[in-house]
Amino acid sequence: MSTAIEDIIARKVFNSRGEETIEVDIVTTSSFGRASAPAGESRGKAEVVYYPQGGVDQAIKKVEELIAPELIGLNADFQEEIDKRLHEMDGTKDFRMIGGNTAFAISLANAEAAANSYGLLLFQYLGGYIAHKLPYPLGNVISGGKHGQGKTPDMQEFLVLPHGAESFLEAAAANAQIHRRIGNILRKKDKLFGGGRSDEGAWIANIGNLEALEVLADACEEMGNELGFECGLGVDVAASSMWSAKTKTYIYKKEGEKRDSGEQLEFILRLIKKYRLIYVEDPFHEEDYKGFAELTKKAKNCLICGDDLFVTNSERLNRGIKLHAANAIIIKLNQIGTLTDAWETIEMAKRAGYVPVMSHRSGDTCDWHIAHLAVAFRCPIIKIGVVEGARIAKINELIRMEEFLGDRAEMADL
Ligand code: 2PG
Ligand code: MG
Repeated sequence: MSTAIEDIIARKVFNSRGEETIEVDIVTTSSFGRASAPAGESRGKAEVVYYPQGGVDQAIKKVEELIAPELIGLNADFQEEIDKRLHEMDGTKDFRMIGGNTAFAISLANAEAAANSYGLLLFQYLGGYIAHKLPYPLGNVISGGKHGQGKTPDMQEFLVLPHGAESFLEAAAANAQIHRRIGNILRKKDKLFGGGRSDEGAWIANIGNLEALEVLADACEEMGNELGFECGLGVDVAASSMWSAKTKTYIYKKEGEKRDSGEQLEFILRLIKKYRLIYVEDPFHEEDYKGFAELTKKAKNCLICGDDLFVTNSERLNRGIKLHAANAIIIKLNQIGTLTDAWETIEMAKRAGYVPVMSHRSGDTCDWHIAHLAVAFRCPIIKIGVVEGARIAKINELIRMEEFLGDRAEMADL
């Protein structure tokens, strides 16, 4: 069947923070695809540039005047060719001419249009018959750092991973119950707690890092006992936001502490041991490959994950692999721009034994594509919030996919 691209339409829409973002429709001779781009608040320095100068308006203009004329007539099946052309039209290393979010929306809308032209769901089209394993949802339940405000913990995210669940639905339900339980604990603990939530739907409370971990540990243990399976704990330290290059220390404002690299290593190791953390993201700032390597060597049974460190970039990952820095990698498509780029990074990660973790952004849309990408590219974990519309869009899509797969559905191997 012919799936030639007939039209590309770009428009301005909004993400969950109310920021302007780009949405793209791709119409082919036999189908249609649509995707909208998310945005990070705590961004890695090496991420691609989201928009050309002039913002979303300018990006739309580029689609109309430059990109659409170039891509119309091409076969939507040729994803790699389309992604290659996006790079060529841009001509820079970081998509600053057309915008990484522009590339993202076109790349994904195209993949969806191609899938639809075969009457396939996106994960079937991209992953084939072997794509039948559902990822475990890594859910953000307490916010801090750049996602919190003022008196919240220094670390950015306190996460739960219900790795003992037997189905995605069961796992998502566990996360929702833990989120609710934590809300109740916080209400009792702090009379001033007003039930505030961050962009990702996690609780915002006036507590310290260790207190947040205690609350999380209590809720996970109680819930685990009730449900009869284990829920593990994790954190996204987002250490680049705490790092002071001037004093060469990590500044813990809430605790009134400063830690140099060695002290940071000891501190994180203590947390891993005390709270039996199974997941630690960005424990060191984004250029400290050495710190990541040391922690990876010393931490037992814990995923050490690079987000700002790798920014879904295969060159940066390759450097990490050589140095044995981390054993897991966050995959955010809009850190790198296109589906092909992200796919290459995921394949490299898997070859090196790194766990790829598909992830949302703090400012996201109700776009559910990453749910399909996690299954298609066999990522055993998907990092999404637990509540809030843009997160629920992805969670509910995974529930539908699990139902669609029926007897063939399995949880991923972790
Ligand atoms: C992160 C993300 C998502 P942001 O640091 O992992 O939780 O945040 O999208 O703001 O970069
Ligand atoms: Mg992160």
